[in-house]
Amino acid sequence: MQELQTVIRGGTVVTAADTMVCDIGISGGVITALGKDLPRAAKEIDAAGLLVLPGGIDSHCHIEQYKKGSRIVPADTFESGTTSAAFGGTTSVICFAPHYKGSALTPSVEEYHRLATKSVVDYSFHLIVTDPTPAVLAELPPLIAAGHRSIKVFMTYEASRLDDAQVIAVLATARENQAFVTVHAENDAAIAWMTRRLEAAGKITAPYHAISKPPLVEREATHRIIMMSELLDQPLQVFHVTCAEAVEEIRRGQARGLKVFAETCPQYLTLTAAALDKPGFEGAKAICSPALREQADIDALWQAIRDGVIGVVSSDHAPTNYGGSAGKQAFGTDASFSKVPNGVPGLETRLPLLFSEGVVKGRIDLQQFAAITATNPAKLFGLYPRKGSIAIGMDADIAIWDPKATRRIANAELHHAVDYTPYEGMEVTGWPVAALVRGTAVVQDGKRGVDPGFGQFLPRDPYPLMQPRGVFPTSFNPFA
Ligand code: DUC
Ligand code: ZN
Ligand code: ZN
Repeated sequence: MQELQTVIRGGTVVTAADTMVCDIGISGGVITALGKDLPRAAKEIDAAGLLVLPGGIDSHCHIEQYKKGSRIVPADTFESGTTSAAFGGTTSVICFAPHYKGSALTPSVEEYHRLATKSVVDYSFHLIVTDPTPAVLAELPPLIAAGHRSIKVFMTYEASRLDDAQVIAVLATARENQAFVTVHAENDAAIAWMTRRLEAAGKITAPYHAISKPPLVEREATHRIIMMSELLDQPLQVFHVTCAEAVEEIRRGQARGLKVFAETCPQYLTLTAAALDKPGFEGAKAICSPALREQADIDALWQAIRDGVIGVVSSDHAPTNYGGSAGKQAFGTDASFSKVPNGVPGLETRLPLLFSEGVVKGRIDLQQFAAITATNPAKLFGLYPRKGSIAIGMDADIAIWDPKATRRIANAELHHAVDYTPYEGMEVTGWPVAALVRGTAVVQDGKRGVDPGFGQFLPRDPYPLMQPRGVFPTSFNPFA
């Protein structure tokens, strides 16, 4: 047997398929042995009584994503964001290269490669396309070929929204160049109209954020993008599904064989719209889009996870401070909900919340937990079989968990640079005690074990789940 550099000894190893008590041998950053009583290695990690899981893959997080011309500035850098990811058991992130209307996309991608050189965990990028002019669409083939294998489109937000013709143009370009597509699906005009009416009536506090964008605007846009995906035979993932209505649309698309995938996030599984209804401006902490819903939606999301309709739970980490002049209060504490930047931080709390609310409360089992946090995102975004599970030949990306640790979430103990967490005071059971990326302990004994820059870019080649089916709704193949 090849000499082992590290052995994780005696843990309960969990994958999306199995649970087994065994040792994991690591050499050259890769898992090279699984078995009982492996020979001693230079570095020994005692995992007796602990769970050993695939390192989390967070396939939707906003890190250092600047909004051009805006006073809103993200609190996290790649260093702080990915450090907090690692402390929460996440070993790879897929974040975004933003795109600004009227600009080329390639310089932004280059800039994000520069910024991400401070990453602590491995990373990849979704390409945001907000302005699909012929020139911008022509930039996509070389960017995709360089390993940026997924594109994000928005159906809402003034600065980023595409109309249907533009969405179709992006879907077509993705199909022609073997890229996957992700989408923020909400009906923009309906939200804008509701917002104007609410504001005219003086209804501007945080709870009206949820009223301005009810489930039906998500359902409609989800239905519409699924129609476009079906028309072009282009696989896609609907980001941050929040409600029973959107789940129903996705379930129906999947039932007729479409490659329509879905993601939700811990905030939609643990918080309701009641979190918006707080004294003073506090409710702004829970403003995210799509909006928080009701308990019945939370129940529907867990059911969709159990059924496999929702296959991925990401954080949608949006690191906007609550205080100061560049965050939630940038337009003052009397500002309308529509002026408050969207999103909640969550890179570090994603896995503990899911473990506690999901596994410990019996809503999902350990295999489903490994699947939705690591294996499925790895497969859906082309990181598998390098990442996403624990098997010989894979990168030794591993999270070691104390499944019995109980902790009250406190922002002061998190490692992001954001000044709040929407989960303050929530008690959870289960917390990661170590995280290894390519066999190196990036977090162990409560400390970061690597310098910024340890993380590597993960270029992604074409992979099975992104391939079109070759089935069109008519006898005409528009790509022939
Ligand atoms: N909504 C988004 O679309 N992005 C970031 C966070 C959020 O709430
Ligand atoms: Zn979004
Ligand atoms: Zn997002």
